[in-house]
Amino acid sequence: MNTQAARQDFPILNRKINGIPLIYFDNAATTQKPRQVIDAIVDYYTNHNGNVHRGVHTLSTEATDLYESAREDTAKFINAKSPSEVVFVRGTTEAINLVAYSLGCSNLGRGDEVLVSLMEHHSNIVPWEILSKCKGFTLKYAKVHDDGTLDYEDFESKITAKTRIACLSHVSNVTGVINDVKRIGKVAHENGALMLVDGAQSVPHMRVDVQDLDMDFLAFSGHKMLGPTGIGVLYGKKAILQKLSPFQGGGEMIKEVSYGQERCSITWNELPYKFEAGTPNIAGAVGLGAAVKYLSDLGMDNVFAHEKELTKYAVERLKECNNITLYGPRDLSKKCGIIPFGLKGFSSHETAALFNEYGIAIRSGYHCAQPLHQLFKLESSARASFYIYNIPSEVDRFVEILKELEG
Ligand code: 7TS
Repeated sequence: MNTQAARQDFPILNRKINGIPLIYFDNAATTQKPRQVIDAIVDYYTNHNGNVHRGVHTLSTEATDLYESAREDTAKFINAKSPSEVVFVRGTTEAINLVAYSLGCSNLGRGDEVLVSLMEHHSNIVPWEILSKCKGFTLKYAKVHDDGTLDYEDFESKITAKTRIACLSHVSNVTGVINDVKRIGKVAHENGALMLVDGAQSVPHMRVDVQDLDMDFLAFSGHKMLGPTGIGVLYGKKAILQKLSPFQGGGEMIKEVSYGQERCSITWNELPYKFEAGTPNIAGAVGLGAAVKYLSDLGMDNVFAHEKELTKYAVERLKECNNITLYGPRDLSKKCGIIPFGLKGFSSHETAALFNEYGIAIRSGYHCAQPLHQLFKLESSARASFYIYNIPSEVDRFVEILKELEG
């Protein structure tokens, strides 16, 4: 992968922060956008803007074609059998809420169990907590080892005949730990349960093949993979989506609404429109389509290899610094390009503010994963996370600053 050439595609990398060229290490929060994505959005609004699926005029037809071809490209990107298995949503959060509410409303009740892990982002915990209180099902939490890796035995032992759905992040947004979701999915299926994978931190960074991994549901966000905010995907197996009730009601998602005997009877639209109520984020989908094309051209195996190499380099170089503690597993084969750490004498927010003085963007806080921080006995952590445009010289600068602080 030609990283230097790729960097030229990102106008924001010319930004200076406090008079210093930006080093962007906050990619797990959101990624920067290449010219190709920005141009696709500008072109959409400049030349093709119309509402989708409802007009016969040229602009509406063009908007529909662009929207649907973004869906086709996204379906190919994750190797879905059909574009109808790709539902456009606002992001990972909405995708998980869609599954929780749709399933919760009609399929979950007393005696049923839902299983999540303690390493989940709040978006894969809170909707299940809300629904379990409304519907009376039991929510169970699978353990995580002290190094942030999943306790597979615990997770698997908690999948029972009562489990309706097991939910797990593919990659932790705090530690970068990669979970064997295929293994967990197999156990879930053997017990008649569904499996939801939170792919917010995996789909942008590695090849994710929903058929090979036999995924029932996969949720991910466009903005974490070079695309715009406000667009994301819920992938679902066709047979499962067909049985699921809609999440939101409105235009687009119905086939027919007919009034009689003082009520309206409603039939649902076909997939994926049954789950896309109202005017969708058309420009967002177009931008996501351009992002998917950009990543496909780079090759996801190259993207993954680049980040792995950079992480290895960073962890190696960080051994030279005595003032930081790295959290998460020592074994780098278990994780990808996210490095959580603590800086001696500084809170995580102070650490991020300090690096910002040097033009380096990192994240601080508990990264919407408080239970995992509780387990680590931490209030919060600082986090550097890499993407395709990050290079070793940026890591060198990061290490140099840490050494200066050591004095
Ligand atoms: N799941 C995981 C694993 C995430 O990392 C995030 C966002 C979400 C779900 C929610 O995604 P959204 O696009 O719907 O907001 N994670 C982070 C983060 O680590 N720092 O900022 C956002």
